Amino acid sequence: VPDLAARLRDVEAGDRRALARLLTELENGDLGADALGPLFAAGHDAHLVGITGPPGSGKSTLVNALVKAWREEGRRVGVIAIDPSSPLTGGAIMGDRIRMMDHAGDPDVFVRSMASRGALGGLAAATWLAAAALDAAGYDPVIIETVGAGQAEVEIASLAETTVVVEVPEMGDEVQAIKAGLLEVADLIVVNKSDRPGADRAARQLKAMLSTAGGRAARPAPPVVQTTATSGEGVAALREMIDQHRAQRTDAQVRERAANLLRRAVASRAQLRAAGSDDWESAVAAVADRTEDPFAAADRLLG
Ligand SMILES: Nc1nc2c(ncn2[C@@H]2O[C@H](COP(=O)(O)OP(=O)(O)O)[C@@H](O)[C@H]2O)c(=O)[nH]1
Ligand SMILES: [Mg+2]
Repeated sequence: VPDLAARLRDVEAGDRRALARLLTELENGDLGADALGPLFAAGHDAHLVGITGPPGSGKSTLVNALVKAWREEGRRVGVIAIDPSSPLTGGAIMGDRIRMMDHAGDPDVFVRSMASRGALGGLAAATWLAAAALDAAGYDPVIIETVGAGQAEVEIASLAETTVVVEVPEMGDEVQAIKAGLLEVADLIVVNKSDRPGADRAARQLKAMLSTAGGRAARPAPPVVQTTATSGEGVAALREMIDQHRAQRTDAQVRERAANLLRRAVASRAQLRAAGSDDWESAVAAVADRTEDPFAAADRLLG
């Protein structure tokens, strides 16, 4: 098992190769869930920003432009790009890398791709750990780009403090379907590709829908921002709104985020303890032949 304390010292000193190694170890589960406390203790409370939306909506191009905007503010930026494909097909990962190439060689930008490998929700299982590692390395904000498809949006919203949903002018009739999910997860909505016809109309349509959705929603309608990621138009304004969203966070939001982290840690600890138990195989057998229900078996393993 690699020495996390030594690895963290190198990471905090700005060693990019050590950070890359740490991310690989976290992804592969090499460090063991019982050794991860120091990773979070080393964090600096970086702003975690989720960027989600359908494939091809311009998320990676927008992230590239946002990184530029944050660099102009003197911020060091970490990016985790989640790819839904298997590690074998890897095509989109290459695409993401190319679209973020503007910042290759900038020591204050760190971009990492992760394959979700079909994990539930479209986030890689180790995404929250990778985000903690980039935080420990002093990157702030840490951006997580993920493909938005139902559950993935909910998942990223429970991890990120600011969730940006990227749509395109051509969403048309999908708008109604998008609406429910949007209201649930989006802190900001972007109509990207606003150089295309119909963009203003699409943005107006979205705003109108969100404002009439009211009542049922537990929070105010998210603002709608138009961008053209390829030219950078609207990106500085978006960057400012993202920063503002963090600056205006409430105690309740801080607690909600803490609860989400705690939930993940409890789940990961419980899983480790249960799966490491000598009784694991017998519990599996008991659940398989229905002599024990899964909750009773879980109680026994964790008790
Ligand atoms: N016209 C136009 N094309 C864009 C814009 N943003 C991204 N694209 C293009 O849309 C395609 C998909 O972009 P990408 O960033 O890979 O989308 P992702 O799958 O959401 O990450 C690429 O060919 C981009 O060049 C934009 O604002 N306007
Ligand atoms: Mg992408």
